[in-house]
Amino acid sequence: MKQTFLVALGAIAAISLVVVGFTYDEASKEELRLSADLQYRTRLLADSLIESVEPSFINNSTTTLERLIDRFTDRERVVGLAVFDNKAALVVGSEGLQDEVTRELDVVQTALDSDTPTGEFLTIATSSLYVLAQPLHQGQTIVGAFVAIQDASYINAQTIVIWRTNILRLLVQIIVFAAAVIALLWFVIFRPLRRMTETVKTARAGRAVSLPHPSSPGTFFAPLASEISKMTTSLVHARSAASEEARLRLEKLDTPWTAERLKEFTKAYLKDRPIFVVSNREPYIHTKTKNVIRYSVPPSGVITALSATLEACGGVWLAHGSGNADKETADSEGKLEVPPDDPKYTLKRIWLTAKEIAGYYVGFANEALWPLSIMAHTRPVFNKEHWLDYRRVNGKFAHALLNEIKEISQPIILVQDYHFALLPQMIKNSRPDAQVGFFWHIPWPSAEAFSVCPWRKELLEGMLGADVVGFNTQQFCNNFIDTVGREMESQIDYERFTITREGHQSSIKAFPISVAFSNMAPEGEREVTPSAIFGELGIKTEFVGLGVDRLDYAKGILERFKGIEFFLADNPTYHGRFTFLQIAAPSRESIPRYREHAAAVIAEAERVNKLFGTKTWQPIVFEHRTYSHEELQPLYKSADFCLITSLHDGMNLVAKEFVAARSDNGGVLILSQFAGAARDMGSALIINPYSAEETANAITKALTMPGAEQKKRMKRLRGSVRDYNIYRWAAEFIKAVASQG
Ligand code: ADQ
Repeated sequence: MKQTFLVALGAIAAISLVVVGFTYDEASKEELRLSADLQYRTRLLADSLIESVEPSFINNSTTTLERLIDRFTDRERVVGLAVFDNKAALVVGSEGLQDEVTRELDVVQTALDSDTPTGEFLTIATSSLYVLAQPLHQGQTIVGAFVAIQDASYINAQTIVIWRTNILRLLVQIIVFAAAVIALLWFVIFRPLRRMTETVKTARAGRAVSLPHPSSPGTFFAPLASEISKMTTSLVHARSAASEEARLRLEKLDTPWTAERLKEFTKAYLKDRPIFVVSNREPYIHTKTKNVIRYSVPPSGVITALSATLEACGGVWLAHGSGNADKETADSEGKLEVPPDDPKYTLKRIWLTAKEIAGYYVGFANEALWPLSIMAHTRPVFNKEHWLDYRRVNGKFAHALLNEIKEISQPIILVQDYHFALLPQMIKNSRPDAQVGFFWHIPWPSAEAFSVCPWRKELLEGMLGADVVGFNTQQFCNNFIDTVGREMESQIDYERFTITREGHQSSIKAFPISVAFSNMAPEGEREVTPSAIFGELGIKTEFVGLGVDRLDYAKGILERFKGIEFFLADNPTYHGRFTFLQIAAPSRESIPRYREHAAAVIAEAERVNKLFGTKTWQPIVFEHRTYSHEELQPLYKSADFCLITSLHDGMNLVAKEFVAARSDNGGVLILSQFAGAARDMGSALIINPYSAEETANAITKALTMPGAEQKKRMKRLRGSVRDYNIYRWAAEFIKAVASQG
């Protein structure tokens, strides 16, 4: 639309310039014509009167002069007539001829001096006048002057009329022209372009398209439309071929899972029943800075995994709308289609008050449940008010979700993480036909550790409302079953891993979460050179180690830096030749424990840098910001090793992202034994992050590992991530949920 206005504006400016030019010309000519006409008529009047005035003036017959002047003063535009003596002093003048007029008449003196009739246009007071002074003679001698004064204001009035009429015409032209330009651009350019864009978008999203005939004649864009139509046809064919292939592969479970295969699987398995996902964090956050709205993808394992799932099978994702431009970018129900550049599913944002965020999210979820589940020696804080807010917000999400599913029978609902432990039961109570899966992304602690929670029974009851309760590892499932056995009356089947309570059965299963392997290392992508990638960050060393984390105390970044310190102390030959690049995304900054931790990490990096650094080399480069997945890719591909030192982690997707990015089978993964990922990634160098010596030794081993061994280990790691990627995780979880009840 902006372009339409610009085009119309340009054309209007051009037309206006032409009209103004012509009007100026017309008005000037008219002014000239009317002035000449007035001068001519005044001269005629003066000539006709002078024959009578001259004898009366010579005879000193003032009364005759006055009579004569009065008789002619009434004429149409005559303002006044006057007779002056040869010293330019007024002898007789029309009644009402103001003094200021007669005083201003220099023209009389000029006529007397030059002995020729002299005329002049004057503006006296506010009146526009034409004054003609004609000398009076007695014989050869100049005895005085006769003056005729005419009103000239109609000349101005006439030019104003010309301007007004033309400007009015111009306005009408502008309106008609602008409407015509806008309509033309709309019908000839924008509408066909929009249709073409829609067709391509629809085809790209894999929905049915009605394709224009490639040779539909006559339109402005016919040649382009024809090409697009052919391309879209090819895309539709390619897509249906891929879909057919994926459908055939459904039966062969040993082939890798892809987005297409998951899509076909959910279509066949759920028979078009939609999927609803609930999580606290939203997949796209819109923020406004200086009137510019941008979106970002938050750094979160849940988002990484679930985005890939919903992009493949579509559905509705309910999450807290936390961006300052979230309301502006959603409709009145808080909904929008995402990903913003290539919509594939619906995001429904839920609005929370500042008090709800403080109690439910900061307080109960992150100051109580997170440290309760993660064994990293931070004490959980239990506060009644926070608990009540947590319950209230779970109720708010339940209400919104129940509203979304009211028309749908047997909806599939996938509730994510420790923010919504009460939600499964709330949904089941109102909608027993809904099939509910609940996935706890972080570790589940031992029964003893969990027993300190004052609201443990309510939390367990809430979770057991789900048909399937999923964890990242079997160990967490076992801990959960032990906890339920200790805390409440229920029937536990240790063979089938089910818990039955009040007639409802929940299956407790491990689904090791993963990444979209195929998206991480697209074939035929541009090769990256490590020196160029790291050079942009000022890193020039031969060896580079990489850490990528949310800035969370559970990720063991302080312990990691200690390990680096030990490595550098033991290996002076690496001074100036090795850099550790830590990418740390700000996380949960409203919580004091996180702010303290961030400050401690920064201080620790500075301490190590001071200890070993030189003018030209810093051993730790600390990037305190969120990188996009596209920015992380070349770093993963170029690092000599990736170091993961989680003190306790449900899975750790960074480990899998690093492996998935290494299509060259190079690089070494150093992985904490306390990350869920360590279960399936035995070919990594497994360490205890609490031991700085172990970490230092692993770094030495990684930097000196022969290429052949690197390849052998990386191939095995890649095989496991390729085989158990996010699409398989989603398919297995969805299948487990949909087959219950
Ligand atoms: P997280 O604790 O968020 O996830 P993780 O699994 O490592 O941890 O996932 C982090 C995600 O955020 C990754 O996709 C990573 O690329 C991204 N990320 C991290 N740091 C980043 C940075 N600086 N810039 C940009 N992106 C960054 C929780 C559990 C995990 C579990 C996941 C999934 O704590 O144990 O693996 O859920 O279940």
